[in-house]
Amino acid sequence: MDVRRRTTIGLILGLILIGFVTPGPGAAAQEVGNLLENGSFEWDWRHQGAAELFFPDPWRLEYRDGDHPWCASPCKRPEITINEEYVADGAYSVRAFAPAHSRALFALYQEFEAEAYSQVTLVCQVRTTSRPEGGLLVAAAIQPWAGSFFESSAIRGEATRVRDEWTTVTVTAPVYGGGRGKAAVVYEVEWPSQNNTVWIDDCELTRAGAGCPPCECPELPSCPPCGSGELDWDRMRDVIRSELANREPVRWPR
Ligand SMILES: [Ca+2]
Repeated sequence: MDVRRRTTIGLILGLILIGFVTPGPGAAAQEVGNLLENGSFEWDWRHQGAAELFFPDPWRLEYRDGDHPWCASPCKRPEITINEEYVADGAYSVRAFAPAHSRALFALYQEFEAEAYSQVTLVCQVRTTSRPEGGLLVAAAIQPWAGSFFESSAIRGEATRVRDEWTTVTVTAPVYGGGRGKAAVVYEVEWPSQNNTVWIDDCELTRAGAGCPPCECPELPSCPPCGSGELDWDRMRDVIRSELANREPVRWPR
């Protein structure tokens, strides 16, 4: 091989190598890894069934009110709207607040798909205020089953209380139920107060670990035995739910 040909091959290999190791534009690289759609609340804003519920697709809302015992104070539906004053990323954030003199418990969430049994990490930026100071908690949460966030199987990360600055909330959790889960920012007002407000922005959900085959559950000591290769979903669900129910902090007010 002559020198010129070797040089040409070397240049081509070098360019390929540079192509592999040089990161692309920051925004594009982040989008590839984010399992959420519209995680920064930048588009598809619309009223979601009521004038005081204005937030973007594909985010959804779950909340408690009415006859639930915890809501004797009572609980009221949150009010949610677009915000441009406090923004952690892009041009918009979500502003959600509890009506005065009421408790509140809600989850702003969206469904996602991930590899079944894999671990995912949700990270969101939140900013909160409460005047006069109330018992306000905000946390990231994962529901591994795509069920309700008020089931004990929901996994909630460490909660932050009132912080008048952008604060990171995060949680890492497994995904069961055929690889469909829900990711949320949850907001809880423990006792009736005023001006309990949270701003939410820049949510990212990423894959954090490899999938666990159905017959291997290293973190679950009572994992059901494998039969003839068929997964007993009912038994698996019962075992995992009982395990998750005993973890802290996963308990919701009752
Ligand atoms: Ca944003």
